[in-house]
Amino acid sequence: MESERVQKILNGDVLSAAKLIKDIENENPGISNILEALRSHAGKAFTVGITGAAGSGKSTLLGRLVKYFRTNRNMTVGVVAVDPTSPLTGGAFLGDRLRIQGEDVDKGVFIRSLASRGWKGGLSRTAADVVLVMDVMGKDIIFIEAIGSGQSDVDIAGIADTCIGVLVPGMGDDIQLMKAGITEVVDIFVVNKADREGAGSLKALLEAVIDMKERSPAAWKPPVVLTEATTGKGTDELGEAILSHKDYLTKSGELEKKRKIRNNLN
Ligand SMILES: Nc1nc2c(ncn2[C@@H]2O[C@H](COP(=O)(O)OP(=O)(O)OP(=O)(O)O)[C@@H](O)[C@H]2O)c(=O)[nH]1
Ligand SMILES: [Mg+2]
Repeated sequence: MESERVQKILNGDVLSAAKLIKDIENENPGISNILEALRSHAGKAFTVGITGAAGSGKSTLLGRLVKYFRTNRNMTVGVVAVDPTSPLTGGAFLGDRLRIQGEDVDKGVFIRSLASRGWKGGLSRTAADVVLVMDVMGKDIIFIEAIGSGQSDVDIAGIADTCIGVLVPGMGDDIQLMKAGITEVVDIFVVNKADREGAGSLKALLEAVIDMKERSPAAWKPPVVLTEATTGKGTDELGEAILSHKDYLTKSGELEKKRKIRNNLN
């Protein structure tokens, strides 16, 4: 019975995966054997965390990125939207939007939203298990959307190979930014809503903050990408930045290190 469930998920069966994810969300203790069995098949997917203030455009941006990786890169995609308050504005919303954007249900995309309210185990635990499910289903790249609130930034960094921080002009993000944390965990900065005033100066400020950090010439230096998620402007550049970071992680051996840390988290 258990091995049957495991096999179905390994075959990419959406219904079995959805059921297991529901059990993960409900913290059903009966599934620990299944997760254990799946773990030995994990580690093929590349994972990308997207954090930023509420309303900064994370979901809209994700819609664009999903299309980029499906269409331009022919990769299969998983999306985990972590919504601390309303389960309605997460993945379901994003799924609708993707469909509105002109595609019928695409079998290469698997989207789940998680309501994090009440989790005992916390974001990292639950999201990591859901990412595991999508990984063994065979998704090439998995995105995790979460509102950036200090703690969850750090949580996301524990799960994601690449961490994207989304900022927008005129939201006081520049002040937030000065608080140490963010530049430590973010690999790629996005200034979204670049159609608004102040995008250029926020980008310049970010670049100055990034330059303040001492790093060896071989180390990764976070790029700052301007995007307009509503029109799609900047999506290709962001997609390419993600793939450059993936390349960097692979060649430097850091990807392997991150994987070890993630496995310990599990
Ligand atoms: N002007 C402008 N509006 C944008 C842009 N990107 C997103 N928006 C709008 O910003 C609002 C919030 O977008 P979402 O994608 O839902 O933002 P989010 O960060 O996912 O929000 P939460 O999940 O609630 O934290 C929507 O009305 C979008 O249409 C942009 O580039 N320019
Ligand atoms: Mg959202």
